[in-house]
Amino acid sequence: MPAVGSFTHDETGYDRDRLRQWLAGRARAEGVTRRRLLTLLAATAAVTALPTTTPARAAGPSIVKPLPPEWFIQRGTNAETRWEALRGTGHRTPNELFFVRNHTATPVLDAADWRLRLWGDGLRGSPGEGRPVEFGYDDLRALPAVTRTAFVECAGNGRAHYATQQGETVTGTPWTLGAVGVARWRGVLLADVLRRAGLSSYAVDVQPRGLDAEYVSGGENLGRVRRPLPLGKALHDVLLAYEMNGEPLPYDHGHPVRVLVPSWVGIASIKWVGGIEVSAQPLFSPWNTAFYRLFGPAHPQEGSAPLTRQTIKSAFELASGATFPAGEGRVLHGRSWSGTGAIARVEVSTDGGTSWRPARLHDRPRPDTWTRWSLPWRPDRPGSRELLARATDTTGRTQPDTAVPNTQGYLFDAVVRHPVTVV
Ligand SMILES: Nc1nc2c(c(=O)[nH]1)N[C@H]1C(S)=C(S)[C@@H](COP(=O)(O)O)O[C@H]1N2
Ligand SMILES: [Mo]
Repeated sequence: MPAVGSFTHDETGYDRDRLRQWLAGRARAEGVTRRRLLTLLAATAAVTALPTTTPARAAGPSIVKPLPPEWFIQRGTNAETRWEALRGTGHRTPNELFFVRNHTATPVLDAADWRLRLWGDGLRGSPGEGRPVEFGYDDLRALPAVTRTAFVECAGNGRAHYATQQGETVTGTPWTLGAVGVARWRGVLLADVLRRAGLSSYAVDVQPRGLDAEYVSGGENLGRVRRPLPLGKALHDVLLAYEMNGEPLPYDHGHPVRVLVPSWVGIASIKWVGGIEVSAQPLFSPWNTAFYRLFGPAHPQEGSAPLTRQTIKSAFELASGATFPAGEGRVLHGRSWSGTGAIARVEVSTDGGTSWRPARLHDRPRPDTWTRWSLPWRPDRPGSRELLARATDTTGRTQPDTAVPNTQGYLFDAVVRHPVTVV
């Protein structure tokens, strides 16, 4: 079990202030390691006007928090949580272990300067021109607070298994199963903020956008990361979250405020939210047209409807290729979750899918979060094995043997074959 380090907020805050002084020519870089400075430079590139001659600008990590290799697999601008690092951590993912999916880089923002601007023809105001409304961090803090335990999971979580298990070629970050985490989020209901902003009865869509840098893909600038959300969902259970597991939202997870859309694909939960367009017409962005739809032979020409709920998955709290001594009794641990309902049951196979046994559930199954489970196992003789876990949710949805492929490798839901070695 990994020792989970203490929260780095204060240290990062200190470094950020140092960086600002340094950029303003008011401090020298001594006292801040070069590596730290590069991290911060990359992280602040979006919000700080740096001279283009600054050599550190192009390079450097896009994530602020430490990414020890025993906890994370680095994938470009992103970091995947290692499932073996979750063993013994409790129901929620510690903030330090939570995966990070960044289109560009974490901007280091100050809650004191932060503003949320709402605008659009879905707000009451003079006809045709919605009156913009602004909220500061303290305004949000003064509204009634709500808490909710929910996963954030990338739509592409499990994508690598389209290739490794099904021989399909798909595009995108080759996540295994670690692009998911569960946290207890605290914030305000988006519904409260929308009502206070003067929501009109004509509004149909809201579109939150991030304060991180504009996203350039294939030489095209797609603008700020943003994705429309239908009003029905926005008013139902969406949070503007400012706390994660009892701590101020960490920089990498959207500090000071992010959107949290329970049970939906991760892209809906816009980090570093700075603006929300409220519209009387349906809205479109690359994130609900070109991305986050299903394309391919099994899907309509123009793609499926924009993705909403996550699918169903299971994972073992084990490294790929973990070893087990023959003849010794062990307990296998894992977690299952679904975007469509609570987990009703989990079956595990230790013989490559020939026979299945019911796992013992350790949490009262609830929607929007995962359920931990375990199963005793005494491997008999040495050799390679595949461990399989198959969950069923309260709507009757069960993980299939094969996932229906799509070109961008979203919503992998098939039972994953987890290789282990008995020695
Ligand atoms: N502003 C902004 N919001 C964002 C993203 C981003 O790059 N920029 N990535 C999205 C995606 S694709 C996912 S899966 C989740 C990941 O949240 P996390 O990094 O807190 O785990 O954030 C979403 N919100
Ligand atoms: Mo994502």
